[in-house]
Amino acid sequence: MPSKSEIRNPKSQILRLPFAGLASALGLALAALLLVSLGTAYARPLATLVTVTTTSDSGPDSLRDALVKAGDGDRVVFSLTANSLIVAVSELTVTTTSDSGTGSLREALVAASDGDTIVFSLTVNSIITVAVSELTVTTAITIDGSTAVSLTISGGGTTRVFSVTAPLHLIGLTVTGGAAAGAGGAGGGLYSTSAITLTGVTFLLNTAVGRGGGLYTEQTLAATASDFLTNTAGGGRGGGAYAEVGATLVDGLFLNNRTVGAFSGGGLGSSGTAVISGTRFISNTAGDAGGGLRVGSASLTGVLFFDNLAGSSGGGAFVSSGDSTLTDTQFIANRALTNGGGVRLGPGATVIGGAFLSNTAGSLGGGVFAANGLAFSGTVFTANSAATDGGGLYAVGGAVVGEGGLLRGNTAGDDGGGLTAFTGALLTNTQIISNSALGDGGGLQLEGGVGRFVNLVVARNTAGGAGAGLALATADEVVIVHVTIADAAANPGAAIAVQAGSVTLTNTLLAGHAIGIHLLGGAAVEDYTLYAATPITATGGVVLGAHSHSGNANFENAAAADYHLAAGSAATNAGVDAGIAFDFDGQARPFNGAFDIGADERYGPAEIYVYLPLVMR
Ligand SMILES: [Ca+2]
Ligand SMILES: [Ca+2]
Repeated sequence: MPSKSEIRNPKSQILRLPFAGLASALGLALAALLLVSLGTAYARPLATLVTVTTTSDSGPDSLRDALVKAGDGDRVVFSLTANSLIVAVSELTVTTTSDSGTGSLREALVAASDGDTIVFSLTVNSIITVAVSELTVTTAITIDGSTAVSLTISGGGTTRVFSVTAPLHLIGLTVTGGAAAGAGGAGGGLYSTSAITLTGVTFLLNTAVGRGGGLYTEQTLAATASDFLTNTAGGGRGGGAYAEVGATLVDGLFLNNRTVGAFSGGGLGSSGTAVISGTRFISNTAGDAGGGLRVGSASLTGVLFFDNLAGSSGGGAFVSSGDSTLTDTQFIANRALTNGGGVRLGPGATVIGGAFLSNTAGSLGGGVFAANGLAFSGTVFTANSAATDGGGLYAVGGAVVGEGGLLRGNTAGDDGGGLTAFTGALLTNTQIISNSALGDGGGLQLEGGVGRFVNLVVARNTAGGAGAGLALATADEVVIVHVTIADAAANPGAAIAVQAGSVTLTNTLLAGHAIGIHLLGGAAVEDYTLYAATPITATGGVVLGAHSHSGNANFENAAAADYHLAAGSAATNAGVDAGIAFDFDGQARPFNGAFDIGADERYGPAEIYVYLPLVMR
C-alpha cells in the first residue's frame, strides 16, 4: 500500500511506475523514519510547500499556477513584498472564427472587464475576419493569441481591425488587412487612445489614410519581438506604426513599410522618445524625413537600419529635437534625397561604436548629418557619399568631438570627403583614410569654430580643390599635435591647406604629398615637423620652427594603411613634449626617453634592440 506522500506527489508517482515495489518500500521506510524522528503518534501527511512569487494572476509561480500544482494537504505560501495585491481575473475563451455571435472575439470583447484575458480555442492557422465593423476594446485587457497557433485577425481590406480606448496587451497574433479610412483615418490595423503593449505580434499589410499604417496610438507603444511588415500610411507619419508619446521596442522588425506623400517615419513615427534595442529597420520608405524612423529623441542600442529611403533628410532615421544616443547601431545602404544618408541627428547627439556603411545623401552628410554637433567614439564611417559636403559626416551648430573611430573611403561631391565640421572639431586618435572630395578637404574640412587634432592618422585622401588631407578654412584657432598625414604614393595635393585662421602644428609627420603645408590665407606656425617625400615642405608665409627636418618616414606598411613607425624612421625620438601622454595606440609617450613625431609612438622590438645599448649606458 503506497503512502499518502506518494499518492500526492506527482514525482513519486512517476518514480513508482517502473519501480512500484521499490518506491513503495522506500516511501514506507521514509514515513517510518519521519514518524520516529517526530515522535508523533499518528501518520502526519508530508506537507509540500508550493510558493507563490508573483502577483500575476497567471503564469509560472502565480497563485493560479500554485493552485493547479498543489495536492491534498499541501501548503501554498507566499514570497511577496508587504501589501502585495493579487487580482483574480477571468479568462474568456474564443471558440469560433465567426465575426460575431456566441464564442466570437467580438462577444468576448463586449463581456470582458478590466484585467481579463481573452484566449483562443481554435485550430492552427485560424483567421478571424472582421467584416461588420472594427472590433472595439473599451476595457484594459489582454488578448492572448498565443493560445492558438498562428492566429490571424484580418480586416479583410475593408475595415480597421481594432479601435481601442483602454490599455491593451496583444500577444502572439497577426493583425492584417486592416484599412482605416475617412476623416482622420489613422491606424489601419489598430487605433488607440491608450497605451499599447505588444508581445510577439505581427502587423502585416494594413493601410491608413492618415497616420500609422499598421498601428496608431495617442499614447505609448511598448513592443517586444513584434514585427511591422508592409504597412502604409497615406496621410501622416509612421508607415508601420505611430506612437505619439513614445515607443519602447525590443527585438522588432520594421520591413517594407512606407508613408505616401510628404510624411515622415516610413517605419515608425513618434513625437516623443524612442528607446529601441535589437530591432531592424529594413527597406522602409518615407516621402519626407526618416526612411526607417522619425522620432523626437532616441536611445538606440544594437539597432540596424538597412536600405531605407527618405524623400528629404535622414535616410535611415531622423531625430528631430531631443537628445539621441546611438550605441552599437549600424546604418547600411540607406539613402536620403537631402541631408544625412544614414541619419539626421538633432542636439545632444552621441554615437558610441557602431558603423555607417555605404549610405548616400543628396546634399550634406553621406553617413550622418548632425544639426547641433556630435560626439562619437570608436565609430566607423565607411564608403558613404554626399552629393555636396561631408562624405562620411557633416556637422553644424556645434563641434564634432571624436575619440578613436575611422572614416574610410567616403566621398563628397564638393568639400570634406571624410567629414566637414562647420562649427568646430576636436578629434583624438581618429583615422581618416582614403576619402575623397571633388572640392576642398579630401580627409577633413573645418569650415568654422575651433579645431584641435591629436594623434590623427590622415592618409591617402584626395581633393580636387585645396588640402588633400586637411582643409582649414575656419577663422578660429586650430591646434595640430602628433598628427600623421601621409600617402603611400605621390599625392598631387597638399597635406594641409590653411585658408584662414591661425594654425599651430607640433610633432606633425607629413609624407607623400606634393606640398606639406599650403598657406592660402590666415597664418601657420610649425615646429618639430618631419617632412618625408614632400617636394615642397611649406609654402611662403608659413613660420618654420628650428626643429623640423626632412627624412624617411619608414612606415610599417603604408600600402596597407599601417602608419606605425618602423625601425629607422626619422620620426622616432625627434619630437618634443607637447603635453600628450599617449599615442594613437593608447601607448604611453614618450618611449625610449623622447617623443616621436606623428600619431605613433614606436614600441617595436627592433627599436628596443637598437636602443637598448644606449639605455644601458
Ligand atoms: Ca620615442
Ligand atoms: Ca605605438
